[in-house]
Amino acid sequence: MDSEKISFIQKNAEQAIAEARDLTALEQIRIEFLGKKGQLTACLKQLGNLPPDQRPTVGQIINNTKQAISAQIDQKKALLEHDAENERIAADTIDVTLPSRSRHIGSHHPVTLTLQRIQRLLGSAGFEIAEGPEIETDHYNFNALNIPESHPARAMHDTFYLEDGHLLRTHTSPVQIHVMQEQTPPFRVLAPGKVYRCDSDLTHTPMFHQVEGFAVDTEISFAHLKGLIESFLKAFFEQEDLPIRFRPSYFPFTEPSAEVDIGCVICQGEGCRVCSKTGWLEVLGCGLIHPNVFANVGIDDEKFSGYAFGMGVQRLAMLRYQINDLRLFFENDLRFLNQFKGQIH
Ligand code: 2NL
Repeated sequence: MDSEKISFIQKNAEQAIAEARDLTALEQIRIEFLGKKGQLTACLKQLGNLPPDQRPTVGQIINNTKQAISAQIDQKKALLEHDAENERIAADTIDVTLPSRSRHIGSHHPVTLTLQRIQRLLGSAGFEIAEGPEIETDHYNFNALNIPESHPARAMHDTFYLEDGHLLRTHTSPVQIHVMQEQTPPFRVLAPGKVYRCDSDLTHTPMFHQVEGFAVDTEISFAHLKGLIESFLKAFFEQEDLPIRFRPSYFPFTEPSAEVDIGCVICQGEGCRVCSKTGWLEVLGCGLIHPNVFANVGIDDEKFSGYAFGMGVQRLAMLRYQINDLRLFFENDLRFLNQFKGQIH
């Protein structure tokens, strides 16, 4: 063991350090040359074999070499760490010019779109929106509306009764009774909302949406009702020459009463399955508010008169969007719902 051997070890170490490609390789080199079982440690252990007068000098050389190699390893280590950091940064780079991942954008339900459309059109005609509870009493849902005990709509099979004697409203008319009782005319009010009937088949669902409207003022006549309904339907179906007819009908809460038909929007009056070959579609019911209803809410029918109307939202939605099956409204099939993407009322 002499200085030549030590400088040979040093050269090997320097070469290995220069060739090290990563931190693991470098650590191997440190162990190989400087570790407990490393080459230079072995040299130190052999110092004892030398003549005593040479030991300090050679020992000094070995220590200097260890320090030199250690310094070189540290230097290389810093270099490799820097490279590794750069590689990480390069791999992490975000390309801000890439298009973003597509988001699932929802759509409004056709019942919502139709409800909003009705509210917008009648809202612009001066109607204000009123809401009320879905759980009601016999009085507000029936009695006040001149629906006698014996009326078929009262039968258990039509109305959901709760155990405590309350019921789920079968129409939104109770909202209007509340308004008429609590405020003083004139009124122009729209009552949209969910209603419930114990009925379920291809053309009926136990819950459905309805919009009712009413106006009370001095000197309201059937002509006002007719004018309003005609302009509303023409605007709703976007057809200025839409055929419209009023047929005499019966509701307990209006007198006279009428049902309103429009020319079939599917076959333009030719006759098809949707209009049962009649060329006409029934779209709403209406009439002048019955004197008994006014009496029940304490409005003087000598001074005031009023009209009222009601329509089914699902029905209007089916006609506007040509939806041929009621079940589509409740299944939430995305293939159906996605067709209304981007639609507004
Ligand atoms: C229909 C027919 C109608 C009314 C609703 C009403 C409400 C009050 C007083 C008088 Cl508080 N009338 N509502 C009047 C006529 C017809 O609905 O076919 N609905 C789906």
